[in-house]
Amino acid sequence: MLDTGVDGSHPDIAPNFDKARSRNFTRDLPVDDNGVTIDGPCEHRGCVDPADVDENGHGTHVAATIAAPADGFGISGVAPNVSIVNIRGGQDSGYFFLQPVIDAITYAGDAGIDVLNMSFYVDPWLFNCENNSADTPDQRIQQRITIRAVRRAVAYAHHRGVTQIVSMGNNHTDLGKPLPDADSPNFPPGSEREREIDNATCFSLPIETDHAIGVAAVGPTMAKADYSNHGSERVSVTAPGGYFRDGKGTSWYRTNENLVLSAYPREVALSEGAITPAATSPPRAPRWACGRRASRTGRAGTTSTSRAPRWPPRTPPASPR
Ligand SMILES: [Ca+2]
Ligand SMILES: [Ca+2]
Ligand SMILES: [Ca+2]
Repeated sequence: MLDTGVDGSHPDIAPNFDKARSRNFTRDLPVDDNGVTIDGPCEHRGCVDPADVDENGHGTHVAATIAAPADGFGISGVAPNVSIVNIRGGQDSGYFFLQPVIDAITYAGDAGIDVLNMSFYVDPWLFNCENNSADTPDQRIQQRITIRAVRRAVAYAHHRGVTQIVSMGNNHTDLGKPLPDADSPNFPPGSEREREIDNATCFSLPIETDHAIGVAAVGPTMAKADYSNHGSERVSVTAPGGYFRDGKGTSWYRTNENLVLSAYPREVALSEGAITPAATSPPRAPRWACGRRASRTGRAGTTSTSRAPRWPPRTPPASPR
């Protein structure tokens, strides 16, 4: 799992969790240079989270969707007998910055990881352009570096035998004919502006690399989830991704049954008020029920999450682990 971390203590993760090989390549960033909250107060010494925590929720959700054990408890993943290695490159806030992502992909190759799941895009550019006249010289350099670095890391892992599964993204766009990019740069927050992009020289990463197996999201009716990116340029397979608005005109339109429900870190659910300390199961679908966020932001879902969204600062965990 190259994601926001994995809660290795979760009972539907723990039996399959490989703590020895897990690593965290991120450091919590409490605020940006403008004082705007990013990850919020650091929960752990040195602002480095242990490699068995997930203070966002997305990584744990995806990990259990893939590999929760078929043990009569909770859920079963689609591959319940594999082991889960957390190679974290995503912040608590859901940003995936270039350096930790490169470190994690490279580590996957070095550590002999069989399958790498990447359900995000590298921030701050939804599309990295080689030389877009809409960008400043520094921004062009930053994007060219991103393209080169991600391609190189992905190729390195590929040549070491890592199968790389990558979400198509959640912008309802054809990756072979992309719409104008209105989401970049998304860091620091508020920097976004709309710019024209072209398919020949602009790339969403890591999906638009040579070795990515691209996954688009479908709902229970097998209709494409409205948020999912698409197009034969990049799609290899489709898979359930949660599609809250599937089944329009039926009684299950906009119901939780359309979502993908999975494991969720207890501390995150507590901090959001989704559960109370005495509760053992959430009374409502948590934030990372796949497809749920799509109803508000247009981008979420296990197989199609371009980026875990950012959240207001959370209170620290109720009790330290
Ligand atoms: Ca943290
Ligand atoms: Ca289970
Ligand atoms: Ca393309």
